[in-house]
Amino acid sequence: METTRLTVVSNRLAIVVDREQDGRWTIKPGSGGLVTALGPVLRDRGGQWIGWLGSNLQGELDEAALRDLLARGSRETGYALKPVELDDEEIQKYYFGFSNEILWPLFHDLPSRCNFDPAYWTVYERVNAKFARVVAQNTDEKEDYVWVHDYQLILVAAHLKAMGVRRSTGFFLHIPFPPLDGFIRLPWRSQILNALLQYDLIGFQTVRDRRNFMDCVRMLLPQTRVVGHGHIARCLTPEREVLVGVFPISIDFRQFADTAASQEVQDQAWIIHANLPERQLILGVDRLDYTKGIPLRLQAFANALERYPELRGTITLVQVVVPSRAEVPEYETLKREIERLVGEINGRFTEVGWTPIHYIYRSLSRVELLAYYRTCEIALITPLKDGMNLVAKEFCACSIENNGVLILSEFAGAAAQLHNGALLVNPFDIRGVADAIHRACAMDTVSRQARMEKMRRSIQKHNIFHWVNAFLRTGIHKDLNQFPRVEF
Ligand code: ADQ
Repeated sequence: METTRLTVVSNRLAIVVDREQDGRWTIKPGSGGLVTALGPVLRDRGGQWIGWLGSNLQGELDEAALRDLLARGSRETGYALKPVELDDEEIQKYYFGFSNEILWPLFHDLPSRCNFDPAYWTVYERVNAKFARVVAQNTDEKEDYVWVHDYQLILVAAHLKAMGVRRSTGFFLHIPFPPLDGFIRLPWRSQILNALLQYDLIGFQTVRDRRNFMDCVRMLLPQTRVVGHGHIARCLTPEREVLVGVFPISIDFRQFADTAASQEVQDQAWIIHANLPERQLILGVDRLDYTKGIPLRLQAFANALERYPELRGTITLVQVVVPSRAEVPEYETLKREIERLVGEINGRFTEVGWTPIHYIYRSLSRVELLAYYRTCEIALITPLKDGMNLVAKEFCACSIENNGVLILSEFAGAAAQLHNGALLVNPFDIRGVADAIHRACAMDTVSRQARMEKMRRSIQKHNIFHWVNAFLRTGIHKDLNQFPRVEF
């Protein structure tokens, strides 16, 4: 059993490919938490990662060059990399279309943003079948455990079955699962639910997501029985039993805490502090996305300045927005809306020597990001809905003096775990968020430390390695008692 090989399948391959000035291609492992956590497991057990290489490489490399690049990547990461190639229509309709114009908004409770174009479904099915073929070709029934990630690839297990290929499979949904009222609008609701039930184990971020899923199964698939609660529940379809668990994703706590304490980060933090002296800094860090609630957050910040004039000149909001999905017109509109609000608020409140909002629109280096986590005393994380939100956990891990205050949306998955220490807010309640900002600024050191210590202890214990182990022990070893019931 211990020798079971792991095959990870995700939309994107876990590598970053760049072209140097001299035209040479370089390849590096991706820097995200998933890569950090799964890399060692893939190397130890032997394993591979299957995914799309990304559109920037499309058509840039001939077959031999691609083979060479992937061989180099496999040597550097310590596990095999197997690409799935997508043509332009597939990228448009599977990725930008079905994944990002239907599943993403619907699963984040924003159905009015959905574009239910039937052509998207056909291509979504086709691409999932393509992924399933690559999985089938590169795995073996006895040796491999296939772990599929996220909403872009819900149909992979169903396609494997349709091809007559038997594999042990698990699926983890990184984004929320919507309540029945939202899910029921999906024209392909039965296909999506039935496809999820083709996996042997389905993992959700929170108890709420799993409850929503179970409600949908009860209502839409009356022949399937839902039993149990606790860490692992079960769906009993007429043909099979499916395990359904709650596995809140996390971060490599130690690595964040250690790097935050490094000289390099401290030097950078000092530079930030020196340029914004005598102020409490409030940090917002988000990918450019309408689910992250950035415009409402800016309005809440302005409301705090308006209703609590004593805050003027004493606090600065550092809002970092990481460019994302730039090809989609809606994201461009959101960017303009954010920039308009920043301009308006700064225009209204700026005084000599003080600008209320520092707005940064670019990707930060790791050192810069961690320096902001360390320098800012308050994090303002107010997504309208979020599967987990790793930024909240990263901020806490980097608050090595325990003096940070986390203001967190109750609709982020992370709230289920961090409610004991964070100031929870409803991101739609502008005055409520403004009050939380005021409260955070006034909070004394003893309260700050007590709250932050609780959150740090919890994240340290339930770190990313705990997450990987919990999922694989349940999926591969069917070890259902190994992990205590998830209380949060
Ligand atoms: P995301 O929506 O991308 O992830 P999040 O969980 O916050 O959201 O992760 C963002 C990541 O990007 C963090 O690890 C952060 O360090 C990094 N990052 C942020 N700002 C950056 C910057 N300026 N430069 C470089 N890197 C930056 C999806 C779901 C989430 C879920 C995760 C993991 O939407 O809800 O938590 O997957 O399951």
